[in-house]
Amino acid sequence: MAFINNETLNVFKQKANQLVNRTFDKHINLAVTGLSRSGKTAFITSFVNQLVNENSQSKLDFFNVIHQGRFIAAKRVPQKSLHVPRFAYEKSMSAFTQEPPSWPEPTHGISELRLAIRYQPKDSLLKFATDTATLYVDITDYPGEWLLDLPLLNQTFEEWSEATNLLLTESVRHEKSQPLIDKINQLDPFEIVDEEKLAELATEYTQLLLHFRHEMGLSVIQPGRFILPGDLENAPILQFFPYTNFKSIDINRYQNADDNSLIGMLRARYIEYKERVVKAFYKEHFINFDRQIILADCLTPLNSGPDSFKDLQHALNLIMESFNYGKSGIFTRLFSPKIDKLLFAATKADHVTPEQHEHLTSLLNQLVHQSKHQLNFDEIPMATLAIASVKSTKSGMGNYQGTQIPVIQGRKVGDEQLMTLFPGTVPAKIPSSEFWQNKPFNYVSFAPFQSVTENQALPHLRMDQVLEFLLGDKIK
Ligand SMILES: Nc1nc2c(ncn2[C@@H]2O[C@H](COP(=O)(O)OP(=O)(O)OP(=O)(O)O)[C@@H](O)[C@H]2O)c(=O)[nH]1
Ligand SMILES: [Mg+2]
Repeated sequence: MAFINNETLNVFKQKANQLVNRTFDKHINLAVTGLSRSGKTAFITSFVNQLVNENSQSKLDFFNVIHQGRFIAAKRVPQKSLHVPRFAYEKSMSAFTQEPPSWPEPTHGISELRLAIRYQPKDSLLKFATDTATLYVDITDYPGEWLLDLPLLNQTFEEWSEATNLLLTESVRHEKSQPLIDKINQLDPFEIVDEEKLAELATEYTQLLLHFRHEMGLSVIQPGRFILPGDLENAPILQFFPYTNFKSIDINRYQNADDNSLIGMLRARYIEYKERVVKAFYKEHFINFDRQIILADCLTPLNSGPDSFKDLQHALNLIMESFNYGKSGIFTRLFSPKIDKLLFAATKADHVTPEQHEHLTSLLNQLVHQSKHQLNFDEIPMATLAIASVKSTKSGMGNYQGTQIPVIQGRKVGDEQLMTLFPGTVPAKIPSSEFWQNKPFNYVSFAPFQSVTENQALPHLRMDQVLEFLLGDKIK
């Protein structure tokens, strides 16, 4: 009979452990998106911060692995893709740790971060073989504007130009767009192109898009890369614009137009943009995502008014098309993505009093559901939550004309003064025209409430429910 001494047994156990560990380590690609300023940077920072500081006051009761005492630790580890910029976690955290704390700077383009989460598996068989397992989470932050480009893949330059012309001449965009449309319409589309003139008009079109987004709070921005060019800034591939006078040109002549003519060059760049920018994003990145969270700031458009809100609705419809890959022609043709869970989060919920959160969730749900009707969704489980990645207000009751009403208190961005207010009621459904008549909502942008140290967990609302939905089933 073979004799196994303790040392051999230990080596054997170690080897078995390594083997099983290797087998049971799991991996997930989690994508985070939302239109600009929707709260992506704050969200990822808080997501990571909650996990790496799990033992210091983080409140994650709804995250089962923690609730069941199986969570061991989480840490940041070097990211997988070396060609994608790193998500600047330290820089973002330093905004929250300074005195007084502030919000992180806006970011541009795509970035990545990898987290390793060690935990004790629940499964007894697995537990017998190994004490711990690791879940690697690759988190990608990318602009939601990039998803607004998907419909371009199904449109010719002519179709896109006509659709854009229609959008630009609609009431809300009309006034600002008219001067550029006038300039475009004066051009001879078949003359040999003056590249400098073309670049000038493309810049003007980009300025217009930036104005729509940042000054008017509109959401439908196409092409999405124009306002978030990343490393393509000033590249000719981003120098084109919709031709707004198709109705007055001979279509045969257009079809035969040379690439050196103005219209030919616009068309050639549009086609190149679809190939090298839009398709490339879907093929290089989107195809690898396992799970997606879409952040939506519904409160700013509610505050800005009906046009802005309607535009958010339209943008969400366009964004949803990227998840309609079951039967969609574009996707069957190009590739098959594998996203198996989709979470919609209404961000900045700490801007409203707690009893309004339910309304906020159901409002976002309606926005999403509306487009779900129009699309053929495969069975992707979806959920909707109202969250605050970094809770920046306190809630309580206040006295208003002798009655107790719910209020929030926070520090207004830009001045250090504390404000207490009832910001208004969030409609539980897509608001009707009456809703807009009495300026229903008073949105105040709040600064982070109090600074934390690097090793402290940030205050939040429902980040634990986010974690459970996105990771819970992978960490059993
Ligand atoms: N009160 C509150 N405000 C938030 C929260 N998250 C984000 N904000 C506000 O929203 C702004 C934008 O947040 P970011 O996280 O930078 O948004 P982003 O989507 O990364 O923005 P870009 O990088 O510019 O696309 C912040 O500067 C804050 O003013 C939150 O949880 N609570
Ligand atoms: Mg950002």
